[in-house]
Amino acid sequence: MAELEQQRILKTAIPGPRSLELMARKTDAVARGVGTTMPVFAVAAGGGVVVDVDGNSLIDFGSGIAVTTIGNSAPRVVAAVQDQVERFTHTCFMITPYEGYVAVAEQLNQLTPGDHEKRTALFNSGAEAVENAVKVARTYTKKQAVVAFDHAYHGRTNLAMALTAKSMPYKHGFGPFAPEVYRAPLSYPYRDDKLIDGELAARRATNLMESQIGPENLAAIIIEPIQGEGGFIVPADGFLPALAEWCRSNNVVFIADEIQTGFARTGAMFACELFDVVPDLIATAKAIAGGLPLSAVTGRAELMESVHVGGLGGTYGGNPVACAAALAAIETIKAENLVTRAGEIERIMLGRLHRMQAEDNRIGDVRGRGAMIAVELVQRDTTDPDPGLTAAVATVAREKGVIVLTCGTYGNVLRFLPPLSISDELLNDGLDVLADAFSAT
Ligand code: PLZ
Repeated sequence: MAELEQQRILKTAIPGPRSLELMARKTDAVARGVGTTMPVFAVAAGGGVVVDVDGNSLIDFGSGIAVTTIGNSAPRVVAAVQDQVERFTHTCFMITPYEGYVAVAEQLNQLTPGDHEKRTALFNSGAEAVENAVKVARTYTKKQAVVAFDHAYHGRTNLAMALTAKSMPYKHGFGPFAPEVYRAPLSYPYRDDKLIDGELAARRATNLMESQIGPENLAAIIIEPIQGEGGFIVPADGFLPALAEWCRSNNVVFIADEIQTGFARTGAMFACELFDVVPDLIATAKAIAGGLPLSAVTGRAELMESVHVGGLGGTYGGNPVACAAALAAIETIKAENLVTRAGEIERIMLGRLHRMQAEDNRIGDVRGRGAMIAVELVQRDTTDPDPGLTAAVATVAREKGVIVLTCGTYGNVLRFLPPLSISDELLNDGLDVLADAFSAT
């Protein structure tokens, strides 16, 4: 396909007439529970743009929620997928295996933090990886309780939903939830008492675990090293290492959910590296396969091997087309130095957002790492969340042709997840639109 012009181009109002027609069909055909952030229908995407059915070219600050980190339809992924699709599309790895799955496992064992011996199992979605990581931790420790944190997001299946913190829209009305799930306080530097440093915040959490659960009952803690849906919350220094140390001393499995943070997104291959933490198990998905559905659990060999033969799997887990895409995506990250590119994007975005903050005290906090950056919006001269302002700024930016997402427990965080293939020009144009949106609201 011809290269897409790397420019923001508005040919109609957003949404345009064709998107409106398709939205009407969507409303009549698709369950309304499946929401829409931006009501334009895509026909092509690549580099840093998404092109819609009306010919508008939109700046992509979402990457399909941190999935197309290497760019949409990245050339190596397209070639690898085409080649694999022509050879075979499925055999089921549990029936007759194929090399691609093994090669992805080898790559993940090598690339994830820690030089201990590892094993990997592949699945389809992030939620499925989370569920399986917990299964492994329970089998290995012969314990049941699991701790997740305030503001956590781990998915929409029953156990993953129980681990997720926010009720509306993820849990509301969907109980009963999986038992033996407990919640501990996070380190949230912007909202914590300033006296609470990372280690104290960790002690606040481990005290709760000791008194309310007891380490002899606790199989695992699961944590996003930088929280995604919960608000792009970067914990204070020392928080994650202290938690990991407590887990080590108490035979509790430390599970890192790197589903949103993984694969170069944060300026490291995995965000745990930024905090010098080596997890026992790591759940990955999203950017792993350049847009194809794939997820993984990678971890210490003795943990992963504790599960009986046949205890892990699924019809599609590690589908050969998704595995071919994953190998090509990983190769792209390495060949194009995308870890370094994420660091460059961080510098551009943080610089400009800090300048916007200096002029507008409704921008309470600017934070993030790599190409995972956010602003938390508050009522003027307070730290009270302002979800209305957040929605209004996002709407203006979208009408001007920038795909921006919101997040946060209080709905007051604008988050930016551009593909690492975005040009500096597009990035800056998107930030100009954002600055204008703040002035206009
Ligand atoms: N863990 C850290 O970010 C998915 C959810 C979007 P699945 N985040 C996007 C939505 O509203 O459904 C996510 C995540 C973290 C787990 C998951 C779940 O991954 O592939 O969506 O199941």
